[in-house]
Amino acid sequence: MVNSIRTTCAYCGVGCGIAATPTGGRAVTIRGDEAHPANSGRLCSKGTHLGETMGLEGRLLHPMIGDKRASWDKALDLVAKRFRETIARHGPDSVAFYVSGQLLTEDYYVANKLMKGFIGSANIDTNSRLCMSSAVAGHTRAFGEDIVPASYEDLDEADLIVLVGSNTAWCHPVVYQRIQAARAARGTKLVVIDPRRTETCEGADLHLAVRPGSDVALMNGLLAWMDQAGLLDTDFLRDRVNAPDGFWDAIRTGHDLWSTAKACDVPPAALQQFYELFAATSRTVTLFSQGVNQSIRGTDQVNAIINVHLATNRIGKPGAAPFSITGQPNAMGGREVGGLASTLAAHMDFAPEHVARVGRFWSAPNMATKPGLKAVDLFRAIGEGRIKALWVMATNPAVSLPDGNRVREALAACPFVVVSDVMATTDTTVHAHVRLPAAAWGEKDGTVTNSDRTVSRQRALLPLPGDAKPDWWIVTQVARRMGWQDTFAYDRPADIWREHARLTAYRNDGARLLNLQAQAAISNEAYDAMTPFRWGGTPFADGRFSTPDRKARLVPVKQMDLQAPLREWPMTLNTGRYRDQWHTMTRTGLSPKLARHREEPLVEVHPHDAAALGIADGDLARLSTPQGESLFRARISDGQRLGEVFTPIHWTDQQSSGGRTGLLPRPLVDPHSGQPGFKSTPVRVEKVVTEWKGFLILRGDEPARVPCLWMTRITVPGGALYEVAGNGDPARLDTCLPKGDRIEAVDATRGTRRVAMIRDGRLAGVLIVTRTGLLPSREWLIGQLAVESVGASVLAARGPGDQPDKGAVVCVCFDIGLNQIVAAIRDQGLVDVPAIGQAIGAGTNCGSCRPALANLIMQSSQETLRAAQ
Ligand SMILES: Nc1nc2c(c(=O)[nH]1)N[C@H]1C(S)=C(S)[C@@H](COP(=O)(O)OP(=O)(O)OC[C@H]3O[C@@H](n4cnc5c(=O)[nH]c(N)nc54)[C@H](O)[C@@H]3O)O[C@H]1N2
Ligand SMILES: Nc1nc2c(c(=O)[nH]1)N[C@H]1C(S)=C(S)[C@@H](COP(=O)(O)OP(=O)(O)OC[C@H]3O[C@@H](n4cnc5c(=O)[nH]c(N)nc54)[C@H](O)[C@@H]3O)O[C@H]1N2
Ligand code: SF4
Ligand SMILES: [Mo]
Repeated sequence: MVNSIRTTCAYCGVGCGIAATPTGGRAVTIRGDEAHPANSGRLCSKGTHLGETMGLEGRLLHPMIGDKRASWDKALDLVAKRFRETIARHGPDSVAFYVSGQLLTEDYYVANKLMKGFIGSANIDTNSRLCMSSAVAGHTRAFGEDIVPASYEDLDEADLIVLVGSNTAWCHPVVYQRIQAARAARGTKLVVIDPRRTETCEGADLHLAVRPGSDVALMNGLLAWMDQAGLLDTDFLRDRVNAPDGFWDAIRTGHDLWSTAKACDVPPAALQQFYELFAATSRTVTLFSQGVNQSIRGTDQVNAIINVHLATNRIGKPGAAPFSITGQPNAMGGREVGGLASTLAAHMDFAPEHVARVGRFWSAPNMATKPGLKAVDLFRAIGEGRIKALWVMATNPAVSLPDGNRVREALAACPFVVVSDVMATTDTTVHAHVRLPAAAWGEKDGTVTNSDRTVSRQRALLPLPGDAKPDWWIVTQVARRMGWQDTFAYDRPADIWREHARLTAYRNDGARLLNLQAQAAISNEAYDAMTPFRWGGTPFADGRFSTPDRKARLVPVKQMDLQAPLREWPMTLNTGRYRDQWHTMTRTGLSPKLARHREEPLVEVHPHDAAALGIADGDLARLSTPQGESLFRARISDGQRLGEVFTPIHWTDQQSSGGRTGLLPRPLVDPHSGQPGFKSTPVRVEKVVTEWKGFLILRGDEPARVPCLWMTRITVPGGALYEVAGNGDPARLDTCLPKGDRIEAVDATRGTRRVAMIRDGRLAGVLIVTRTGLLPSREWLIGQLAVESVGASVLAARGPGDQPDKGAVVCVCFDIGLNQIVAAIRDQGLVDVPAIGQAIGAGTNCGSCRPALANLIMQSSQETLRAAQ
């Protein structure tokens, strides 16, 4: 590829390779890197549309002290001084860093070194605490080290893939495509275990819609089944695995098929089908993510899965592994450098010999000797005034931590808050005393490690804008100003990489599988030219684990009693992700295309619950928990279990007046890992009545404050679209309209008002609200933003129904909406996904929408069947 630069995707832990070509200005062409082992050229919808997010809208381009622009010198001096003073007065544990799996390994390494070796506290935790800390704890309990004993090739070679608590089709789409390819190539069976029927279930051989939080029962039942069928590997268990006393007695009691089916609330016949499939298939990969980890029993759930793999010896061989898939692009790299408050660098922990070893290696004056506060406790300590200076890097805790309103109160009360971010205004940066402009994806250089331990380079494609600097530079500058000039005197990421590699090998007598000795002396040129490589080989292939006696451990885990519904909060809230948005939307929110898949934050409700609550599709609904309340747009979905609702995690104050999921969950955590139980919160759902609804389209990217009950904003080509709803006189929304020549049309019988503002012949803004009428096509009006000269007819030309809306965009690559696909299936008699592709193109580029297309085909054939009956 001429002039293309090989790098790694900004988003998920699949870690797809990208071949990017800068084409002038901030423009970059994005293609999948065929040579990258994680994706062989494939990219999902988010990766494909990275080029749309490279602009400088909303970027933080200069250090800011309060609202004033400052020089780097001034800002860095202030940060160093305030941290030094706070430590001098209140001790090292009065300060904290809260960092992220979106930092590069080199950034992460220096932040961790500064806090744990030099400041002398382990109060550095990361958003990975919210993400896979239960997997870390589970691995460590079972294997003696945090090792993910799987690779993507295992998916190619498996005969059965079990997805537990993972919406792979949306969250790890390229892995999902790989699974589909294995199904096509070797008939691999697919089982999905998830309370919701997600698009991941499309085409699965079996979906078990389990009761939330019942995964231990499910896995213990499976272990009991395998035991009873005589299918355990007794030699392996005898030679390579330790089971504590009473382990097997506990498994052999109360885990029969019927009790298990009852505990999991699934039909016994379906459960039996799963168990039989598992029994018959030794090449099994059990891939799991947040449905397992994000629970107050997450670590036990992880070990329940690993127990089954150990007892059946489905580990350390091709196509057989428990596979905890990581979420963020460098979640795994963070684990390698010990970014969690409970770990030390290079897969070591706070055992005295580890502390001494790392201390010697770093020549550290103030080694932390005990674990620091984990994320939820850390923010509680901030709220209680025990932590007085906080530095947040590459994460948005005001949105992503549980009990978000308390988190905001804590941030507001903290005497000194520093935030390094790429965006000027986020729900977290609004609380910062100092904001530091970080280099963004496409500007920074370093390494990341993906879900299967493959290390890849991220490379700069564009020059640094404004005063932005890479995170490693910012951290080391502060460290130097705190008095540690020599130990933080790195000139480039490669210097840090070599030191990290040396530490992984330092006095590593084979006790730790993580050993990057071969990287310890690479040249700067070799670092620049680095091609992806996986460390650790096939872990545990020799049956030797990282425990002192080299044996793995079965961990006794018991299904906890599940809470009965509470009178005041009778339903259960499950939370998670949308296909085309990433976390708090600071990057994906910039892309007009990605915005169209789900334009608003929805609460998905089972039809029977909706009927009982008097909620119709499209109504507004209020969700309340003891922690707070927020509004969502209701979507009736029979993919939900009765009594359970689902909301997305993405929306923030920057995009909407409601839709804030993070303030709802309880700050309850798993006792081993400290990971919050995001997936299961008692909640009350109520219908909210509004007198009018409508939308507003504004040219430009300056966000407007819209004074009404419900407002959500998405980026569209040339401007923004706001969906609005509320009560009282909607005329107050006129304040949001820009200046210009005003045209207005009123239909008093339906209570419809249309106002357009025209400036220099171009549409500057349009507001349409109605009490009882229909709303015209947003699509057509958005298109008018691009028209050179619009006339007064802009309001009159298109009435309701003139232009059938294409519906929510399913295929973002070709901008094809739900209604268009349904029409094509119906009118052209399309029977499968390739036929849709041939007819209208949908699904033929990135492939992220193929599960949705399959679902539409299925629905249409069911309707045809019903019609024929
Ligand atoms: N599009 C997109 N992709 C992403 C991200 C993103 O923001 N957007 N974020 C990335 C990150 S950081 C992460 S961590 C991953 C997360 O990836 P996933 O874990 O796949 O995503 P989630 O939607 O959080 O949750 C997965 C599923 O767990 C199910 N679940 C809930 N409770 C239970 C339970 O008790 N048992 C079982 N078995 N299942 C349950 C939910 O219904 C949900 O469908 O995605 C990564 N990829
Ligand atoms: N209810 C509920 N809550 C959840 C979850 C859930 O399933 N349910 N999932 C949890 C999980 S798994 C995760 S991983 C978290 C994610 O939650 P967060 O980490 O809070 O989400 P992001 O939006 O990714 O935040 C990243 C921030 O870093 C900035 N940024 C991007 N690149 C850089 C960079 O290179 N340097 C710096 N300094 N800043 C940068 C972005 O602009 C953004 O503000 O959410 C957690 N919260
Ligand atoms: S699956 Fe999609 S989001 Fe994840 S790394 Fe690949 S292209 Fe990026
Ligand atoms: Mo995550």
